[in-house]
Amino acid sequence: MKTNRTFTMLKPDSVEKGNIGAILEKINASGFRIVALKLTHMTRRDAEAFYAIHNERPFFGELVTFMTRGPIVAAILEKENAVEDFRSLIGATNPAEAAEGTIRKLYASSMGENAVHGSDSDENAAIESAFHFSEREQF
Ligand code: 3AN
Repeated sequence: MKTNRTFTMLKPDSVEKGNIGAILEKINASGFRIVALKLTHMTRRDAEAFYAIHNERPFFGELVTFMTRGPIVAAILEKENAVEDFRSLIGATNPAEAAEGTIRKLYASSMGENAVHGSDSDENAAIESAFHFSEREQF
């Protein structure tokens, strides 16, 4: 995994609202190259494993239920300084606090249903990418 890559998921709320195209457009327009992409539906076991780091948090059950209620779009993105720049592009976890023009400001409705995931470190980007994509699916 190169350090100029990050991992994202367009969460079930984005897919349900028909926002896949608009969000991918914004990601591309912001200088990220899509190097892996798929529409997939996480099982409860998948979501519990993916978010294992949060399993003691009070919102864990809600998070797993939300992330498994419909399909998501998983993607790996490439750009210099990808992790940090993508976190800036998506905005704060709480959309009410997200900066103007960020993906969460534009498309998220609440702290739980916040449109997109973005890795918080190069290490987690590698782990999360490998969770969803084989080597053969990364370009
Ligand atoms: P971020 O996605 O901005 O890195 P984290 O890592 O703190 O935020 O939380 C992971 C996910 O857990 C968030 N994307 C959000 O969907 C959910 N989450 C975080 N805090 C809350 C909360 N207070 N209530 C409900 N869901 C939450």
